[in-house]
Amino acid sequence: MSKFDKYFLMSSSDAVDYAAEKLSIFACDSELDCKEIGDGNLNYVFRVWDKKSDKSVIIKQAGYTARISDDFKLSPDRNRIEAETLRFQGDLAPGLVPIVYKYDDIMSCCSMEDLSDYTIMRQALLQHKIFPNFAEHITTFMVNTLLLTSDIFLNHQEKKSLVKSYTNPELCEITEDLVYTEPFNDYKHRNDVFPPNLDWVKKELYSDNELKLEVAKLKFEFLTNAQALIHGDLHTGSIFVNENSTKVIDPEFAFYGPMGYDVGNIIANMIFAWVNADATMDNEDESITFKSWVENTICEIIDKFKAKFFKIFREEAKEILAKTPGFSEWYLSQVLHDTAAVAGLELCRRIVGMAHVKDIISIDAESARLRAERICITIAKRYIKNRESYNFGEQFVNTLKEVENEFSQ
Ligand code: SR1
Ligand code: MG
Repeated sequence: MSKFDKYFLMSSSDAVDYAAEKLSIFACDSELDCKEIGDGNLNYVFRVWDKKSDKSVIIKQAGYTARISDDFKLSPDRNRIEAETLRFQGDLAPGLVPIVYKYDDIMSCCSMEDLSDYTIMRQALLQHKIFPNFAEHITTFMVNTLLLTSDIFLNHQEKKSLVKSYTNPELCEITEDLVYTEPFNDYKHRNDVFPPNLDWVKKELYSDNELKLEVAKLKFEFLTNAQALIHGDLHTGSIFVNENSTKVIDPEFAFYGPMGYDVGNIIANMIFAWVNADATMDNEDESITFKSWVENTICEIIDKFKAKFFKIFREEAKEILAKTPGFSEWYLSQVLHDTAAVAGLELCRRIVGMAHVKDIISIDAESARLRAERICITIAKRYIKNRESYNFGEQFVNTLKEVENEFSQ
């Protein structure tokens, strides 16, 4: 008999016992300590380490409700999806995700490589650090994990069985509500709008019927386009970085959805880093350097994504009709249009919805925060409404620069 034969939500001392009993990482005479380090909206994350050696592990456990609010009743099966996705993505994009040691379906927890020598990218960007290799790494991750799980590459029966195994209805519903629906009407009264911006948000988001029609079309795209196994929550808080390396974590929202959902999330979160720097950096030269790096990175992410996508498409496509001349160009252009639209949705929902980002809410000066929020939402509306005109990295950045100019006059 073990106390881990039946599910319960662990404390830090339970996590120590769990590591000692269930994981073959630590020696018998180790002196284990633990800290709960989770800062996400859903789960509990324990770091367990041995004071006598350099060994450590991360144990991530899912509860029956979300950490951010008991409103969300969730099956801990998301932990299985996360563990399986990390293993799958580790095969498709080696070195770009943490190693999973064990998934425990009774305790709904997953034990994995400790990345304490990395920093969460959002934190690093808030300190205005730059990562010259990020675009290279993240585009390899996205192209490999997306294209190689799609019907372009996989046998269609095999792909359908993956669609089944990665069906993730509860977490998809969170996205359907928080990303696609509530930012544009607040019908559940859960939005959390910065009060000085409320009237502007009501006019620009809740009252723009042309925008709402486009968002409705996009929501149905998210609901129905089982294109690839997407990460589903690929923001800068789901990425660990150091100077040389990048690791993508937290794929619990993974399911078969539109590829552009992942790419668009990355672009939006780079824009959050840009507006934070714009609002908070006093030294003009440093601000220009950081913002230029973000702009170049956005360009590179789109353009490297395209180049790698075409290369793998050319070399690996298995579906015979996908090899028809002109098809890969058409397919990728749809992904880029979705990318622009999803970047717009993410920009809106992090400003007005319940799940904010630090890049925005840490801006102390009221006028600077107002300006930052309005820049994001103005860019977002152009990305959503004009999504079919975005095909190159430069176009994404041009909209950012255009809107910056308009708000500087
Ligand atoms: C209730 S969960 C809120 C948000 O946190 C996650 O990281 C996802 O982004 C989700 O939308
Ligand atoms: Mg997460």
